Amino acid sequence: MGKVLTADQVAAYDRDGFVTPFRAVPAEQAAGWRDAMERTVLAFDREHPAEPGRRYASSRMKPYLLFRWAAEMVRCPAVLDAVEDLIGPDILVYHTTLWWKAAGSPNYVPWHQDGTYFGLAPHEHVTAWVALTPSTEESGCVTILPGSHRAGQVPHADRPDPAIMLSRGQTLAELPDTTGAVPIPLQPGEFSLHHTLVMHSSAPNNGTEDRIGLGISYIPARVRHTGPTRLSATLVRGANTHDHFDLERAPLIDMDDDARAAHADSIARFWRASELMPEMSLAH
Ligand SMILES: O=C(O)CCC(=O)C(=O)O
Repeated sequence: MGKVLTADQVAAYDRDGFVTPFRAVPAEQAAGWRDAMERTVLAFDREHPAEPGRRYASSRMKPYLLFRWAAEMVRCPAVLDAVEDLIGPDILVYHTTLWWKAAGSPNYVPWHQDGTYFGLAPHEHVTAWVALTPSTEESGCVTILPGSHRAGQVPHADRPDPAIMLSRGQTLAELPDTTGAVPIPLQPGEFSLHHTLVMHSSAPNNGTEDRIGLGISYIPARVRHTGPTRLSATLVRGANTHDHFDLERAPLIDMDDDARAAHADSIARFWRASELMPEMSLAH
């Protein structure tokens, strides 16, 4: 018997490659995370303006190493209970991306599989997408092609387009038939879970409110990085049974020197790893 998911929900995840929606925290707590997120991320970004095409330690990547609100989010007990039902009790955070799609923004995420860019084996990683604002069809919520994870890893290619939110515009080399695609709307404080190989995308934000969520990549401790670089990850539940990663520490103070150093080190390792693995060279 699982902690949160019913046997039917676990079977649906195995069959469809996703399961949704679940509640992580009450809407008021999500609003608090959102306020803290906007304050801290904007402050950090003022100091580190994005330079298109340059790989740097962006606050959109692994924000849980910089900011306490994100450190709390990746350790949210309700999310971990659900993840544990899918991958077992020894859980690490391998990566996270803050997906902030401004109101009216043409930005979108093309069809892709997360597994392509992470260099992990076996393919057991699960992404929890935790909503900080309403995420609706109008505002460009994540859309999933059910069962597409069963195709295994398929080839991806660069598609240079400044509106694409993935760093190099990476997308499936051959677009799938998306007839059966399912939008995954969420309210603040809710989350969905999707498999690392399930094909998914998101459309531009045609709404009047920003659409913001944190995509947290959880792996069981038995999963390893297949390249030669020693990467870091955060143990959030159970034990680091296989020692495949150096363990990261949570920030004690937002953006202090220790947090910045840990974040910069982790992102630098990730970029180094991506230079050495063809499929990761397109990493998001
Ligand atoms: O938030 C989005 O629009 C895309 C999310 C995504 O691709 C992911 O979480 O893997």
